[in-house]
Amino acid sequence: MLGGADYSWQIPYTDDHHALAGQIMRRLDGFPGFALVTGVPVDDLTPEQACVFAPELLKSVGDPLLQGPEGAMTLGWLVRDEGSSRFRSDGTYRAGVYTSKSADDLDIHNDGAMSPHGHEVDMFGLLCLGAASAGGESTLIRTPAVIDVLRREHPREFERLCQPYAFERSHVAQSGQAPVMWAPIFDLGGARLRVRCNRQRVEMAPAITGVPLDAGDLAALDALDEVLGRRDLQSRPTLAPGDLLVANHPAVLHRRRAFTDDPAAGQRRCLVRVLLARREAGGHS
Ligand SMILES: O=C(O)CCC(=O)C(=O)O
Ligand SMILES: [Fe+2]
Repeated sequence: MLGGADYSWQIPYTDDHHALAGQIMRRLDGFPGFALVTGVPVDDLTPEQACVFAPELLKSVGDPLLQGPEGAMTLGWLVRDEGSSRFRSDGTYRAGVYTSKSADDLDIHNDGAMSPHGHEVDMFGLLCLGAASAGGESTLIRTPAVIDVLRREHPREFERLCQPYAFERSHVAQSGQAPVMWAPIFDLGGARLRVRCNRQRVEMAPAITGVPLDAGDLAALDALDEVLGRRDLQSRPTLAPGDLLVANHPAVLHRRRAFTDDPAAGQRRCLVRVLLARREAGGHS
């Protein structure tokens, strides 16, 4: 459990990135599955410079993966309100939108759920350059704890969650790649646990597949949501400038609350997101 007073996941920044990577990996591969590096020197960096600095820093942890639209892909992706919205005015989801470019509440998910651009994401980093004037709190939940509760309290629903669902993925598909993929939310069958959590994309898929979600599919998603909503399983840091959150992708799910900027007061929430693939043998370099 992650008590509010447990700060063992915090690591002060050092410019020895190799040593930092070792400390980060101990927390990512052990408890609690994530680390918060504090005091990263971001004050003198423009967002564009930070998009180069963050993957450079994190390449000692893993191999940074390209993100973004074809033709403008980048290793550091700016997460900030650029005027997008997840929703249409009638409350339905808008297709083709990068939710990371909105100020909306982002439901609990993991970033590699839809295998963006064909990548398998093993870890991710979020470097905070600016905080909102209100909101923007993060929620982190450890997947093993979620699986334990589901197995105990919702075994039938858990079994369904281990069977494939369709995920809409057109915003992370390159030309020639499928706009929808089928995969379990919890895949316990391989050498490594694979987790794909993104209810929005599951709810958007039937418009493409023509296969509606049935009562059993929805009951399993509702059971998952109920467990993900349990406060005692959550840790809720609010990222401040200079904070770098790094998390083990299958082991930790995350959410970001809606936020408001106040540009006149110089308060604009801005993060750099880096997705990482694990380097197999040979450790960190
Ligand atoms: O804004 C944040 O704190 C996280 C954003 C996020 O989860 C994402 O872009 O995938
Ligand atoms: Fe995310």
